[in-house]
Amino acid sequence: MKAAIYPGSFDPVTYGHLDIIRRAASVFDELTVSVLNNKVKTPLFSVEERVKILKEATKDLPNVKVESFSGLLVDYAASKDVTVVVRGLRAITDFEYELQNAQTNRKLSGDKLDTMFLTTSLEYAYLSSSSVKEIASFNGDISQCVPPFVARLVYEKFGHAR
Ligand code: COD
Repeated sequence: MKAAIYPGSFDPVTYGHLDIIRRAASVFDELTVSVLNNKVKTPLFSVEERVKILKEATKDLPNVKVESFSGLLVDYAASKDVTVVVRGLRAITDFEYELQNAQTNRKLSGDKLDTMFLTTSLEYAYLSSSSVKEIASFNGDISQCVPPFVARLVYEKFGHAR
């Protein structure tokens, strides 16, 4: 069985992430979407909220699991006996960051952990969790960016009733 991990912050999950999840789930037998429990950053949604949201958003994909992790990605992947990480690429700016992370993870894992990239679908190339939060904070329209139930939760966080 070929398994992979799709790690990220997902604060919040966007249609861009969901597109990568759907496509990776059609390539691998099992895909675990892994939400980083990062104590340093202050996210909009708690890690428990992000896991719950992702579970709801991927409930139609039977080979997708959602969980959280903390610490190094290489240690988490080794604990699950998984050797492939999936990441999404939007633009050249993503590439530099992703290349460095992929090479670091490969080195740290003793050449065991590989990263595979899926390029963004063009309609989602502009999307990022940060822009979703910024638009929503000004009560702007995020309906093209996230599923309706996620949009409601994001607006709620910013105190906007919709
Ligand atoms: N279209 C396609 N892909 C997209 C889109 C889009 N519109 N938006 C985002 N993505 C991709 C991103 O490129 C990324 O691949 C993935 O979706 C997740 O994105 P984010 O922003 O939610 O997640 P990140 O980048 O914050 O996640 C970073 C990690 C959690 C993976 C990283 O910090 C990590 O592994 N931390 C653990 C500590 C560790 O091991 N550090 C050493 C690594 S060098």
